[in-house]
Amino acid sequence: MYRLFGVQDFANLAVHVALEEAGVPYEAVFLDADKGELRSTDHLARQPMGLVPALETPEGPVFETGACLLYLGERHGLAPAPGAAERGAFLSWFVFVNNGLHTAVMDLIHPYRVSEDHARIVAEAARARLLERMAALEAVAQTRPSWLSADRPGVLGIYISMLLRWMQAFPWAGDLAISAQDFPALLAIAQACEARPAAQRAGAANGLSGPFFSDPEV
Ligand SMILES: N[C@@H](CCC(=O)N[C@@H](CS)C(=O)NCC(=O)O)C(=O)O
Repeated sequence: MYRLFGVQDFANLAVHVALEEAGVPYEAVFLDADKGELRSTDHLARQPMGLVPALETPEGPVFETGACLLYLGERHGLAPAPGAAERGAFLSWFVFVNNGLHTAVMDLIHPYRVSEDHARIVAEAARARLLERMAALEAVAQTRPSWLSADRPGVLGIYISMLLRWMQAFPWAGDLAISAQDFPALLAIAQACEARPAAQRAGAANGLSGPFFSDPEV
């Protein structure tokens, strides 16, 4: 059985949706950062930086959002399996999202971590990078590959859906929010994802309801 360690509405949300889509037994454990539970010896053994998500698996702990999603995706039919013809394209865009999109969204919502004195400049630069990268991703989504389609759930669509939530709901300054409406194929994936019972169950466990990926409350 899996155990997912997270904080409500943090990056563990995407892994939570993937576990629900996989239909496998799991337990979600929510930690209290204010009580220091992310810095406990037990949690640092799972995630050495004291962050979430961390996933306990039969093979030991897995951490980093991307690693947790890839791990679940290839074991439970939510991504092309190793050896599949589409694996290379899927991996390329998955790493693009993990390395290029996720990190830029973090700079959009927490620019002061890069520079307290120049937070606005950092956030604006992150927004520009995001718009360029989202356009590239939108072009891929328009081709409807099996691994990034509104017609079937997959870990890449789940990951992008969570990042769409963040770039709309949590930018450092409201005028820097990025609208999902500008990326119709990605928007359709987020809408399809959040409409599925799996995402609704994971969302509820994280205190979320409604169109929490495609059109989150701000
Ligand atoms: N690269 C890591 C980043 C994880 C991360 O930054 N997690 C945040 C939540 S989204 C966290 O644990 N924050 C708790 C804290 O900073 O105390 C991953 O993708 O797992």
